[in-house]
Amino acid sequence: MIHFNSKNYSNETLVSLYKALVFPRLIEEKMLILLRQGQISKWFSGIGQEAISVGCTMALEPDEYILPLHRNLGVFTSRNAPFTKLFSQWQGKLNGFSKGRERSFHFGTNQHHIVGMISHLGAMLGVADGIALANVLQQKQKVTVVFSGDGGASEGDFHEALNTAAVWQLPVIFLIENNGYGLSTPSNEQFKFKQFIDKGIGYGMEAVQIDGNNILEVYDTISNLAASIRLKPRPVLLECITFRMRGHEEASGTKYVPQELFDMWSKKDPVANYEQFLLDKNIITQEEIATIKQSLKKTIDEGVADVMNEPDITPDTATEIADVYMQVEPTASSDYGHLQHVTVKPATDATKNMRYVDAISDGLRQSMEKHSNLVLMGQDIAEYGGVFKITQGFVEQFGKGRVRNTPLCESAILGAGYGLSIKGMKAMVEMQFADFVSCGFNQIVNNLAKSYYRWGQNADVVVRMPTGAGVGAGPFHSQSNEAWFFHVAGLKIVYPSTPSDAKGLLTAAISDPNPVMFFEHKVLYRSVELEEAVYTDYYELEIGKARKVRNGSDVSIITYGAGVHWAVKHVTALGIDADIIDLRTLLPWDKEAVEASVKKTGKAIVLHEDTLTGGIGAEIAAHIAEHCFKYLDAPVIRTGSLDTPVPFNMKLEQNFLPIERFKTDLNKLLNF
Ligand SMILES: Cc1ncc(C[n+]2csc(CCOP(=O)(O)OP(=O)(O)O)c2C)c(N)n1
Repeated sequence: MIHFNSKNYSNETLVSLYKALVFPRLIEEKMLILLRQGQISKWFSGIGQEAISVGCTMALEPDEYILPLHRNLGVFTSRNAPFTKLFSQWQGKLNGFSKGRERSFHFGTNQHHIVGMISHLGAMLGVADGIALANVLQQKQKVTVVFSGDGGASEGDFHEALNTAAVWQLPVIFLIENNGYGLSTPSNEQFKFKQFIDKGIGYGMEAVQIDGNNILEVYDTISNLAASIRLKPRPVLLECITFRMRGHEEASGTKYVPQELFDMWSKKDPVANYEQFLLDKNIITQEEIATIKQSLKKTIDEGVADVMNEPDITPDTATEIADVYMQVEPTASSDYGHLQHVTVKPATDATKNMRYVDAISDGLRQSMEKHSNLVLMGQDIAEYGGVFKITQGFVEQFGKGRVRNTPLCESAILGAGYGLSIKGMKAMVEMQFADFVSCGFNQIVNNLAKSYYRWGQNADVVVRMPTGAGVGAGPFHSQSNEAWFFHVAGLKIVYPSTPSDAKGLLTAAISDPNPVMFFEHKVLYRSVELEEAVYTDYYELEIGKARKVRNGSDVSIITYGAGVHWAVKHVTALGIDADIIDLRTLLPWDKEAVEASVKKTGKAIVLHEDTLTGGIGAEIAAHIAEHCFKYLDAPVIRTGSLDTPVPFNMKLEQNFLPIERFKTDLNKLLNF
């Protein structure tokens, strides 16, 4: 039995809560019928847990973001997402929220201030941090609520997101629906602590536990918490005790749940109990209840009928491909001074000698000046200036709000970058070393990369990646990992080799509304050999265009990063008549430039520092073989590092790198 305390809420409020509560229940009942009839394919039920979704949503202001999960239909209905559009979404129809590209609740709608889940549990918790951070930076007194199940809370993302929110005092309610099971796994096989609120002290945040089946308790608690958090931003952990009355999804059954639990919790049904309370208190009559249900059922039945009549999607490949990236009006590019493919020219011809590291810092600083909505996040990047000192002096110029030291939470911070873009901001996340991106991999490949295609929300995030070997730093500070991302639709990959390119491509990457992985070679950072005159004013280069480093006719050397300098040095020393192409952008890469060069020389070698197998050279070599076959006078050669981890000993490392092998391979190719 549930004890309801209506406090001084008006009858109107109490009845509106009832209407909102019963709606998702009626929808679910209909879905279960349709499932049995074979008219829908799958259903994740939230029956028994509706009071949490509904009470929470009704307690918030309509423009406060909610990040729900697969059992939170009540969030969508309480935000008035039209039932017909929801049902279209579930049926994979074009009129759904994601044009048939995503399943059930995996979509967002900024119109309703809802950011739905991806399948990976825990992944949205850091995103909530970013939305909340945007609210703080934009001085908006708003709360963000993100849901987690008790099972999902075992993910590392949970820890990172709560920790970051606590350190930054972000206005987020981390709402845990503790329903005792994660799929079939009971709590005692999921965690050892007694209750989630015990974690509050560990994170340095308030923690509150409530009866999740009591809509008034949920509504009242969240209303009060939200009011207080709006005035004094801080995170709160809210544990809602509840029970899942059906299987994880309908096909998976409930055999593992003891019957006593069902018997006990069915007495605590959130809808039936609240209905009885309203009847007992004469706040509503049986007739009124019948009228409410009848009207909601009509909406449901009509919606179902409409969607069943909607035609199935006719795929159009061009549309699908076009929606992988947010399109920007193309700006014509032209050469300017020593720069190739300039889209935004520098205002004056003033130059200054800069090393690669200086040029990156300069481009980043000018981007901060240009985009007032750009936020930098990374470990030790504030007062300390970053381990490579790229952001030295930035805190003084831009303040700690926009130049943020982060805890060691790569995943939560990358998620926060995505959250900032949902609120119209831009983020640059610095990996301390490119190697550490593995700890945030999921955010990049599943959240940032797929968001625009899934629901039209771009992820305006640049991830800076200090990369590469040659400094005796061993296997975990030296990797070339650009190929990890090369296969992921939705990302762009930029990898400059000179100071001028580094500045112009970093500014372009930050201007670009899509997620960009920006690789910076650590050996190049402070190389004096590379120092050159760089335009001091702001300029941008075109992403996706290679640079012709050298014109020649005997062989095409296609390379990027440190490879460019190895190639130039070698062919200069030996007087080889080579065409050298610096790809500069790896995704999308400049097919036209490569094809034109190979058609001219008839011989091609692809050189990269990354290990050979599955490297980017494999794709380029395959492309050349496929598209330039009749122009080739020899097989396409790939030269890369050994297929081993990067060794620490400098001699082993030099043996690992392809510098010497390249010389042999090139010689063989020239003599073929
Ligand atoms: C990262 C990740 N691992 C595994 C899964 C598969 N999976 C889907 S739901 C689920 C159980 C989730 O339990 P809980 O978070 O308690 O939520 P509930 O289903 O009980 O509402 C699992 C293991 C997943 N979606 N994401």
